[in-house]
Amino acid sequence: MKIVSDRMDLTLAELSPASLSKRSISLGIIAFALLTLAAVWFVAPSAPPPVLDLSRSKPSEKGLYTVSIEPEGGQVRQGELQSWLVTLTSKAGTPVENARMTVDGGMPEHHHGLPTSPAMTATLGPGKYRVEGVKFHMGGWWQLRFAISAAAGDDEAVFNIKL
Ligand SMILES: [Cu+2]
Repeated sequence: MKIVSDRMDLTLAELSPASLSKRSISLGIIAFALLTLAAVWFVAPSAPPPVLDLSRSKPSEKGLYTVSIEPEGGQVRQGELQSWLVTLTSKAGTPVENARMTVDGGMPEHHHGLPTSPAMTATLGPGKYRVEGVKFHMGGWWQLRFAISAAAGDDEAVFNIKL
């Protein structure tokens, strides 16, 4: 008799409103998880690579130059207008003179560019140039792209900067 009674309790408990609402919550969690996965899937193409190359010196895309950059003040500061120094050397390691360059960039994850229009303003030599007007107005992953034009040809280099 007691066993039957226990079974009745169990059955009633399974059908109780509390149990049903738990099931709805579970379904809600599953739906939320699926939506989150879908969101991650759509955002994924602009997500940063797992390991960002944060080097400040690298060969240009076509390998014509070695490009090295550094903030002129020695430190990158968020929200401040800063000058950057760009040093160009040839494949053989000699300074590249009489180069011209344009600079752009932005935040790949946010699909926006730079808040300013940096420009090369001085040739400091040997192979060293000043770019003024760089500003990172928010924290996160930024890219700076230098399009270089010199005797060896046109080439470019993209740098990752994390703030
Ligand atoms: Cu941003």
